[in-house]
Amino acid sequence: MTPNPGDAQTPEDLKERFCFRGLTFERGSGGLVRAVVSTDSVTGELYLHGAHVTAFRPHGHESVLWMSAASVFEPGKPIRGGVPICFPWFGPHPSDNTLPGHGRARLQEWTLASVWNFDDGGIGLQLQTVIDNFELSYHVHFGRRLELELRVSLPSDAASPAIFEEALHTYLAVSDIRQVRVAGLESSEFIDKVGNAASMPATGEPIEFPGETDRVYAPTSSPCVLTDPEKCRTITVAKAGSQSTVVWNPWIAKSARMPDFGDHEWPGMVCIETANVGASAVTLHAGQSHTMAAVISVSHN
Ligand code: TA6
Repeated sequence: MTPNPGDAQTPEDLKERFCFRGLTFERGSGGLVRAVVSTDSVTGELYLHGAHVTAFRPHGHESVLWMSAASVFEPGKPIRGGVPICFPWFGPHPSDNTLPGHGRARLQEWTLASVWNFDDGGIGLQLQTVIDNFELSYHVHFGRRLELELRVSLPSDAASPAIFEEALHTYLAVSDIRQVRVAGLESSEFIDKVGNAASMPATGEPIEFPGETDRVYAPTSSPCVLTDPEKCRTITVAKAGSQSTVVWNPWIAKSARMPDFGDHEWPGMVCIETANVGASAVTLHAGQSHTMAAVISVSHN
């Protein structure tokens, strides 16, 4: 049964509608409603606010996603960490600076439409929302891997084509950004947003982090492999339907300027974002859909 967007999504209502072993609903930080997954194979969390995954930990591993201790949890404001959904634009709005950075998808409550069990002991959630003239459906599979799939559709009665940018802005937990490397983008050129957004040639090397890093790699459909020697683990971010990958660490000065990012938290995270931004933005004609997927997995070294 697909609930009407106007249906109340209280923990009590959701428990009644979606009764699955290993899944419950509660009011989390800021009183926002979240789904909590806890099975033999995985634990995870997702807030209906922004359809925001805030935790993913497969059995036998430490938390894979990073969350800021300074994050706010308020309607109309983004959660800092986990996997924010950036849509229908990335970064500042191109022409109206009164509009929220990274679009509206992460600022509004999504509707939980369906839930299902997986053989791997995981749980799948499907959420939906409407933004402008776009219909969005987001599948989240908490299992041995975290599988995310964002499907964007333009209704068949749309009067004209529509263009959007999108990103699954994944924050990964690391031991120390100064010790990790990211492989997979060696042959991709990138825009260096720390510089003056200059277009840079491929480096031929894995990415290391000696300072603030904010790069948009495109075009690239490559998976990224994060190696963390101190945590003795490797995190892989594979993807489909995505031609951009954004890699970001704010370092000292930028994190100090963000009130929802602790001043001393920057060494513990890196963003590897599955995206279609800039020249990779997506155009849909009436009746068309586009799907972007990210699969995040972790292994011991
Ligand atoms: O994805 C990197 C980035 O575009 C950075 O430039 C930085 O602004 C980051 O996103 C976080 O943006 P936010 O609006 O969540 O503070």
